[in-house]
Amino acid sequence: MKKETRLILALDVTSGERALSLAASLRPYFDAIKIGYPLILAAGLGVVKEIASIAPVIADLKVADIPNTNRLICQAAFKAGASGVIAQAFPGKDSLLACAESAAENGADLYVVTEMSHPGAELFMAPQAERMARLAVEVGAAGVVAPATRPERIRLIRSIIGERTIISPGVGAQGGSAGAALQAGADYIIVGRSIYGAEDPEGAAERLLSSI
Ligand code: OMP
Repeated sequence: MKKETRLILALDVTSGERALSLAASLRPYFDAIKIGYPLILAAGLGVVKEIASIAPVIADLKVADIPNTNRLICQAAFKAGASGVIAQAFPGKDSLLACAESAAENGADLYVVTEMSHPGAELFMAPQAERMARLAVEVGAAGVVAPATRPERIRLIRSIIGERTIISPGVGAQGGSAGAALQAGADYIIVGRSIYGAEDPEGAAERLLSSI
């Protein structure tokens, strides 16, 4: 994805038709579109290719299985047209490596979750976030996912991963600030409900863009 607006749209709607219409009208405001289980399960895997004809697609499948299953999931996502995939680090190095290899074979990007943005992540993920970030570096991931709800954690994760890309969810509906996340070291902001759920999604995107 080309770094222009520094915004990634999380398109968690459950109608393929609505997803395509939002993707087309919001395209100018976003560098990529992230789609995951809510849309893919509702509309089918074919929606990846349809959205990919509008913008680069990151398949947010939070891949978290044994290496062979991870490889199969990633291959399916890339074959469907995704140019990036999101995986969990906690299943370990071999599992993550399978995702990294699949991404490399397909000229695609792997993003590794470090610490999630919701309050519950403090229980298991936050205490391990630094190790997960180091693992992302070890397997050669393109980047990591780090929480806009805790900008100080973005700063810490940035100090571990160097130049790799940080994509950061949690602004708007989850209470985080896009400006604070970018200032802390995020490369891209991931935003969903506060855009696609707004009465005027284009207006909301325009306002977010001018705020950063
Ligand atoms: P909104 O809260 O509606 O802006 O959407 C945020 C998007 O980012 C959703 O698609 C979440 O599944 C995703 N997300 C998080 O909210 N927190 C995380 O820690 C990680 C992700 C993600 O991997 O994208």
